[in-house]
Amino acid sequence: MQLHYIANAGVASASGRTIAVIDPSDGQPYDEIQRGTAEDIDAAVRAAQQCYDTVWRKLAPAERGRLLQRLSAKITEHAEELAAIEQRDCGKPTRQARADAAALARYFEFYAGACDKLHGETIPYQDGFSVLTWREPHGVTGHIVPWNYPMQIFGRCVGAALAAGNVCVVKPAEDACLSLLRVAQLAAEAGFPAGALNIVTGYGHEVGDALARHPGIHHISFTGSPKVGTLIQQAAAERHCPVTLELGGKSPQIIFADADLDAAVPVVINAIVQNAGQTCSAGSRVLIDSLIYEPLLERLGQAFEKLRVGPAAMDLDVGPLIRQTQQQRVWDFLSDAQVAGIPMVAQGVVVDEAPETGYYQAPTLLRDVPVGHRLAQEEVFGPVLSAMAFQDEDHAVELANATQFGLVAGIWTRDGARQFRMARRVASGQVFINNYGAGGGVELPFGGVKSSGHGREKGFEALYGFTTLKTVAIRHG
Ligand code: TXE
Repeated sequence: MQLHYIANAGVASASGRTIAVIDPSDGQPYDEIQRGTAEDIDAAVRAAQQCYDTVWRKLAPAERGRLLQRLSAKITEHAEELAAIEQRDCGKPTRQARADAAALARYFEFYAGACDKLHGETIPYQDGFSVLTWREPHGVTGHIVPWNYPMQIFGRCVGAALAAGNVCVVKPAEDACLSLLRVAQLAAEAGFPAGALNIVTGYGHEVGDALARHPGIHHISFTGSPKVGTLIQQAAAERHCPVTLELGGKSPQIIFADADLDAAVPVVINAIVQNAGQTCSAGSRVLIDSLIYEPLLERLGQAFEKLRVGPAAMDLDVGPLIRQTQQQRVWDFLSDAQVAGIPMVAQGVVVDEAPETGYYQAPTLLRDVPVGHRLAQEEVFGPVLSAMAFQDEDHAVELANATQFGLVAGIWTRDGARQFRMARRVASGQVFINNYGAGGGVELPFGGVKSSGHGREKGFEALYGFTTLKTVAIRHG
């Protein structure tokens, strides 16, 4: 049985209730987490504030950096263990789980080095004045983390928040908590003072809501659905608490006729099947130049048919979806496609070894998806790729921007001028030319426009969001 982790200790929930942990590969329970309450959140916020006031606030930035670096080293030391936890909890193929553990270590390494490099400015002003700015932490930051990449998303927001001088209260998703509870223990072993990093598990509408509303939380970062993002922003607005929201996307991969298709095809496929399509930046629409629409669809279709889906530990191309409701969500999209007469080009194969009780979905390629259909508008969060043809550059831009989202875009063309034109015209927070994701580097700022959210995580840029700027004007004499 798992406990909350508050002030460097395992703590049972005030509710005395637990939630079963389910293995998505076979749908069977194998552990329990605490079903937290508002009372538990309150205890965590108080522990965090006390740590901030008595220890954390007084640490030299370089000392903070050393703690983060020690945690990074601990994560690396325990990478196989963390990957195994994440694999079972989330249904991730082995190489994905390992990549997530490596990324987590890298986030803490990157932000460790940033602790003592976050500085303000001096501003030239009137005679007799000196004006300077200080970047100050918010204090206690709240983090609501989803289940698709618990370690990576924790790393990018909590790593940056701690580096900027905050202390953290984290609410992981009820479907995937185990790796983060372990990381909190590793942080204690690395020397983190009690209260710097606290984890409270439970349901979103209970503990997530309590966290977003708690007056002792001075900044909220949330990654999840647009629906809950709205609730978080509303809750935060009532007490004017700053928020960072990352709410997913319907990201286009745009392929012009002059593209290097040998390079593009595997990348386009990986961008939708990685993590079974449960990726905020998944390239879920492929917009194809009409000149190459038919031959490219044929190529993509042949590749889709070779994709194999099965239990996480088999380390195939695709693992299971996180839970039954997510599987049902994907089925609903696919049955809507059928009703609308959207043609299916190809599907991958669920292997015979996959238990009936697991949450499997074969990767599916659909073509001629109408721009107004929900398959072209809404996040499926499963391995479903919607193809559409475009006539020219203007049409490509029109289709790319014709959703409420704007997180990521991929553009494939050899024409240098077109690369820049397209990068300017596509509405998204990240644009990748002749690649997709650039290997996910932690250095690259990430976040959306429109309903994909606001604020930036990752890279040095994230540190600014986790600070507030104080202007100090001194009159001499
Ligand atoms: O998300 P939720 P769900 C999208 C994706 C997916 C859909 C639904 O399209 O199919 O959302 O997934 C917490 N107050 N993304 O239902 O509910 C919850 O406990 C405070 C995209 O799992 O938004 C979890 O920790 N918190 C996304 C987190 O919010 C609440 C990743 C996300 O859960 C809450 C996940 C409340 N009232 C889903 N209700 C991405 N951008 O990567 C829930 N939560």
